[in-house]
Amino acid sequence: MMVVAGYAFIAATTVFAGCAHGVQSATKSAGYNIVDTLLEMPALIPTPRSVEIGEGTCRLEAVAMVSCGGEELAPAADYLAEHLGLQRCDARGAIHLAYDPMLLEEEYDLNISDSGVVIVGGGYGGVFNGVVTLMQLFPADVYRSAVAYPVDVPLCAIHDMPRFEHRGFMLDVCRTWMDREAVKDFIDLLAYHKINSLRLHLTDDEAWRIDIESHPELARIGGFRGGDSPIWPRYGKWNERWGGYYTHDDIRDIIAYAKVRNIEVVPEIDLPGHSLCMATMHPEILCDYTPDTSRAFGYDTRSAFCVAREENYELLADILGEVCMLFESEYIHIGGDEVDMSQWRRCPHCQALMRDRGMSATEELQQYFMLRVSEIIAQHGKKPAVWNEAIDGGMLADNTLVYGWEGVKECRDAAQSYSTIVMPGQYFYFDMKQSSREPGHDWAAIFDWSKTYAFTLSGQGFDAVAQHNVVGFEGSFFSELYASHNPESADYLEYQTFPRMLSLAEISWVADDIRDAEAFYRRMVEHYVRLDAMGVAYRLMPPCVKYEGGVLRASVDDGSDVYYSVEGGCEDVLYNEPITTSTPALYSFMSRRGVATSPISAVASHFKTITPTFDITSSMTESEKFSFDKAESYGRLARTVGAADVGDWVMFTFDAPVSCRRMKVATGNFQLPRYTFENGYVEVSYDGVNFERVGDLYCGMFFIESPQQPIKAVRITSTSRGNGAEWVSIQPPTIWPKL
Ligand code: TNX
Repeated sequence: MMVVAGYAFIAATTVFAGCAHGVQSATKSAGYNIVDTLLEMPALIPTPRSVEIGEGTCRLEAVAMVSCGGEELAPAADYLAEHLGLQRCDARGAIHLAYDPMLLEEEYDLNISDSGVVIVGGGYGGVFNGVVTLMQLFPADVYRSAVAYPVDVPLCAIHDMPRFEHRGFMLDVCRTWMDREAVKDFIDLLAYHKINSLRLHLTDDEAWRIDIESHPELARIGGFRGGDSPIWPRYGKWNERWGGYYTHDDIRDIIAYAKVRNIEVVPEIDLPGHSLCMATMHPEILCDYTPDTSRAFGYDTRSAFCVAREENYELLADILGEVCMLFESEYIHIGGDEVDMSQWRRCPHCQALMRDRGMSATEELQQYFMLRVSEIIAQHGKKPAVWNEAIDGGMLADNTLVYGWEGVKECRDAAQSYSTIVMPGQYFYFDMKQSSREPGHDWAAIFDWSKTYAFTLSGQGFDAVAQHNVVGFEGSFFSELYASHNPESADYLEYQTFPRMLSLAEISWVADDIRDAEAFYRRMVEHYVRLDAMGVAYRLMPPCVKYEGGVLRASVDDGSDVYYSVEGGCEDVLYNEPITTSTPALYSFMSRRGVATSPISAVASHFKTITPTFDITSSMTESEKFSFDKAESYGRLARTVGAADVGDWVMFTFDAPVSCRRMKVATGNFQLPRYTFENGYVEVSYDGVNFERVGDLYCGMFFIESPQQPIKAVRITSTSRGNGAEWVSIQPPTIWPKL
C-alpha cells in the first residue's frame, strides 16, 4: 500500500480523451496535416449551440502559426499562441482569427477543416469565445502552456453563442484580501469557462480595498486590520496588522488583463450600509447621535452613512469620481444591501429629511440616498447597479441594474421592473457549504454543483416579462471564512468555486431546456483533466462507502484515488482493496486527484455526537435574549453582553464527568469565526477543582483530542480585549463519544 503523508499527492497521469488514438499523416502544409482517423469530440463546457463533426483530424505541428485579421484581435491571437506554445505571424497562419460582421458580438464560428483552423466572431468577445473552445479541443497541457506537438484536433464546424450577455462572478476581496496576482490567476479560471464579468466587492465593514488618491487614508489605513490599525481584527485570525489594497496601477492592470480575456471588471462600492471601515476613518459620515459604545470598549459599530448629511455626497463624489474614471464598465455597483436603518431612525437630521420630503417609510431614505449616488455616477456617464433591497419602498432610476441575492422571489420581483442579474444565495453563493460536514456558510443552503446546474428561470416561475429582463446569472464568493483557511493559498477559494463554476458557466450559456445532470457530470469529470492542468484545487464528489458483512468498500467514478485514515492515526493510506474490519467507525475515506480533494465520507457512527447535560458560567454578563440556556440545550448560540476583556472567561461544567474521544469548545458563531475571544487559552479539569492548560484558541475554538480521563469542566480564558463587536457568542460543545 502506498502511504502518503498529510496533503502530499500523487501526480495526475490521466490522458486527454481521444488524443491517445493513433493517427496517420497525409499531405503537409503550413504546419498542419489532415489525417483520416475520426477523433471523438472532447467534452466542451459550456456546451456549444451546434457542433458538426467531420471525418478525420487536423494534425498541427510545432511550426504552425497563429494569425489574425486586424490589430484589435492581436491580444486574442497572442493569448492563444501563448497557450498553444506557437509563434504568431503576420501572414495567414494555420490558425486564423477574424471578425465576421454578420455575427453578434459574442457569437462565433470555429472551423477546423482541410484548410486549417479558422475562428470568426462578431466582436472581440465572439473571437475570444472561439479561442476558449479551441483550447478545449487541445490536450489539457494547453493550460500549462506545455503542448507537445504534433496535436490532432477533430475536423469540425462549431457555431456558438451565449444565452446571456452577462455571465458573472463576484469576489469579496474585503473580508479576505486577495492581491492583484491572486485576482489575475482567478481571472484566468473565469476566462477558461467563458465567464465575462468579474465584480470586485471593494469595500465593506471590514476593509476598504481601492486606493482613493484624493482621500488616501481610506485604503492606506482601511486596507489593513488588526495589530495597531484602527480597523479591528475580524474573523478570529489577525493578531497582526493584515491586509492590502489595490493602487490605481493595480486596478488598471487587472482591468487590462481581464479585457484580453473578454472579462469586464465591475467595481462595487457598498453603500450606504456595510461602511463600518469607512466610518472608522470618517466618523463624521455617521448619524448625529451618541451611540452606546461601552460594550465594545469604545468602538463605534455603526455602519451606515447618514442620508441627511450633505457633505457625505461631496465625499462620495470624490470617491466615485475616481472609481468611474478608473473602471471601463458601463455599471458601477453602489451596494444597497443590509442597511441597519435603526441608525436613521435615531438621527434627527434623517428624521427631518423624511418630514421635509413627506417620506413615510425609512426605506425611502435608502431610495433617496441611492438616487443621489446614481446622479453622481451619471455625471461620469455610468449607470447604477444595486443589490435587490435597494428597490424596496419606491422606484430607482430606470437604468438601474438589480442584482437579486436574497431569494428567488426577490429576483423575480426585481425582474418585473428592472434589468436583473439573478444570483439567489441558495443556488449561486459559492461560499455556502457543499455538504453538511464541509467548511462554508449555510444560511442560504447547503448545495453542490448539481443544484446550481438544475437552476432554470422557467422552473423558478419567472414569467415572460421577468425572463426578458434577466440579463444573466452571477456566482459569488463572499470571503468571511477564507480568512481562516490559509488565504495565502488559493485552495479554499478554488475548492468552494469549482466545480460549481462549471455549472454556472453551463447554465449561463445554454437554454433552460438543455439540462441532463447525469450527462453533464460525465462531461465535468472529463473536464477535470483540464482543471488538473490549470492547477485548480477543486472539490471532488465524496467516495461512496459501504459496510457489509464486515467488509468496507469504497468507490469513486471520477478517476480519483481513494485514501483512508484510521482514527487516531495521522497517516492517510491509499485504498486499493476492500477492508475487512469489525470496527468500521474508525475509518474515514476521501479521494484526491492532482490537487483536488473530496470531503470525508464515513459510516454514520463516525460523525455521531453526544449531548451530556452541562452548565455555562462566565465572568461576563449573560445576554437576556440569547441566554446561556440556549447553548446548554445544544440548540443555539448563547451570547454575552459586551466583548471580552483580558482575563474574562467562560466555563462549561458537566453534571457528570464526560468520557469522549474528542471535544470541541468554541466561542464565535457557527462556521464564522466572529464574535469570538480573539485570543485565549483552554483549560480542562477532571475533578472540577484543578485545571490544566491544554492549548490556545484558534479562530475562537479548540479541539481537545483523546482526553485521558473523563472531563468534568472546560474553561476558556480571553487573553485579548474586544473583538470588533458588542458581544461574544458561545457555542455548545461538540462531543464525539468513545467508540
Ligand atoms: C450576505 S450578499 C451578504 C454578505 C455576506 C454574505 C455571506 C449580500 C448582499 N450580503 O455581506 O458576506 O451574505 O454569505
